[in-house]
Amino acid sequence: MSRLTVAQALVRFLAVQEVERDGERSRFFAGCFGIFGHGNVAGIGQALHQYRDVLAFHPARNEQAMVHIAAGYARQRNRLGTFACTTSVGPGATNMVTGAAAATINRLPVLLLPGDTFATRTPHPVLQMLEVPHDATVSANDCFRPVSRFYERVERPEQLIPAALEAMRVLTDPAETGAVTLAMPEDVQAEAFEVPDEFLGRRVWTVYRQPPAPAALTRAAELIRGARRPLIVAGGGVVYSEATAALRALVDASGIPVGETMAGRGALVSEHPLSLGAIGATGTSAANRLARDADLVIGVGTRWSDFTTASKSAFQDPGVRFVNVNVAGFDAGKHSGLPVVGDARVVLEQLRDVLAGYRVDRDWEGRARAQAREWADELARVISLDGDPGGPPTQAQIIKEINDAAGKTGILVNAAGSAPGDLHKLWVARDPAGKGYHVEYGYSCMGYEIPGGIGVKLAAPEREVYVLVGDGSYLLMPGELVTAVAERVPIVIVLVDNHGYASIGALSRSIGSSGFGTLYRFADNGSVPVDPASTEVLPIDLAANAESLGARVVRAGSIAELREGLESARGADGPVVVYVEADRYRGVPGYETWWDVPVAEVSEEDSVREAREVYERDHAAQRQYLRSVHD
Ligand SMILES: Cc1ncc(C[n+]2csc(CCOP(=O)(O)OP(=O)(O)O)c2C)c(N)n1
Ligand SMILES: [Mg+2]
Repeated sequence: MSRLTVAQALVRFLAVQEVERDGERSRFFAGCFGIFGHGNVAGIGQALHQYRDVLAFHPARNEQAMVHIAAGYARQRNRLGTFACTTSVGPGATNMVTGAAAATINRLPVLLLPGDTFATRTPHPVLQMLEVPHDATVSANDCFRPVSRFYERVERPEQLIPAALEAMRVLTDPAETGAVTLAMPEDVQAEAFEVPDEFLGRRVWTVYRQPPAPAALTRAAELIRGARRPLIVAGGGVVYSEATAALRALVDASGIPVGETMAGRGALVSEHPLSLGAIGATGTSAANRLARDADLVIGVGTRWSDFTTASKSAFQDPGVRFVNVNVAGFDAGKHSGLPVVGDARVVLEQLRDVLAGYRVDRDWEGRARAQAREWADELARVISLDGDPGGPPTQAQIIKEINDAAGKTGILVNAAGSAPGDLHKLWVARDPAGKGYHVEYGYSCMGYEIPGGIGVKLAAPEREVYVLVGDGSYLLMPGELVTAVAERVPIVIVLVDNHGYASIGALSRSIGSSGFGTLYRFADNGSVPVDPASTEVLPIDLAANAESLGARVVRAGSIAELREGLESARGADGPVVVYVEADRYRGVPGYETWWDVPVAEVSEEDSVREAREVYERDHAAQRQYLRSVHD
């Protein structure tokens, strides 16, 4: 027994948690990010200081961002590691809610330790406290409940022990993982209790590879053998489970083509002749054409988001059925699919065994190969198109340069704006482990890019990390540049300035509202007349902004200068920002797909009425996917 405060016991506990998969063991918490204030400076802050040699502390600049750092790290580590995040009471705590939602939606482990008000209630109401007159047990931290996979408020010292153990179980369970929140009342943090030695000793959490139910595997094989036009949709689960080689082996043996979700992009290298690339609303012509006609869709490690299914319009065969290979029963049950609940790698290996001797219909395979080649030609065309003469380059050209600079081992990080859709289609995936493409598109959270990139680099210091961030995302959360400077994290940030929201501008035009509210322009407040046709941009210098935060900045005025800038960033000892303007309107087209964004049913505007007509026509393609896998 040791007499320790709750915070001291927690820090000692976190420092000795280990995770193991396939016999490989490593530390689960790489350290703790935090911002101190009342509610954590004394309890947890004191403990982190006292035990700084066993659990490294890193100051962050924004609480939301530090959760993104933890999530980026966790994703790069295939969920086998993360950071803890500590905050003060009130605004510091609730600032983490968005980060928690992003982590949970992306199924990434992060441990959140928001400070909380007094368990004794004696000095209440305290600074920054949310008072709920009818319920004294509620605090601002209750906001974490819906966005956490496990939530507990530690109101007595002894409660730390079951809370911490349960937190670890959830964080290391691939089917349950996401944000875990232990709300820590500030008085309890500082309270001492007798802590059993076993609690403070090294503890290993083994991630077992769950095999599928034998009957489910048999039925899956039957469905595949009976299908004429099967298609695999590879999701993030393939990458997290380190199943990319197993996927490739199954594809080589069976000839079944593969489309990829955002999180699964790169699960099969782009040069593979059966790689159709991105699927769904941001998909390629190849994947979307094959999807339209597939009669059996084998989803592996996918949540089936609306971007993947093109809002349930991607799969049009009237008899289409789904096989859902997923470690989480929740996802495996979607689309009336056959739930094959298990680890992606184990299931893919077993499927290859039970399908020995099977080869997909020759015509279907031939079509897939021809479509993949046709897409490669279209890709080459799109990335070679110039912007307006004398104007800035296109985003497609910028992406190609980053892709070339990244090569086989560089990692691309992105999250929101027009880039995710362009990247999903255009990125040439070269890393056989599928770790070169990191686009957070579960929450598509503006501001994720820079902190997410820091997390990735901390997890993979030997690899080059390229963060592509739009001007809108940058303005939402530039502050973590300072963290990258302070921690000497050498990431390359390509800041693409198109003076506003190109993505939402295009979406707004498509629903008849002419880009309303999506350009950075002077407001017409009556004092200075504003010409609505003016193309004048606001006098903001984002490159100077990045410089002022301590980053090295390269201003690239052309594609050639961008290439030089990326080259010059190699080997830097801190973050380098390569600033480049991009053509706002020359976007990458969509390929035979749709996304359900409901348009006003009545309007005085012709443009909206026309858009509504188009919407109703497209909407007719939406399906419910109700066919049973047992008929
Ligand atoms: C936190 C957050 N707020 C709002 C949105 C909605 N949204 C998606 S993209 C976007 C604009 C992004 O602008 P920018 O980073 O400049 O990229 P661009 O669209 O210009 O490529 C907005 C407002 C979001 N995804 N996340
Ligand atoms: Mg922009």
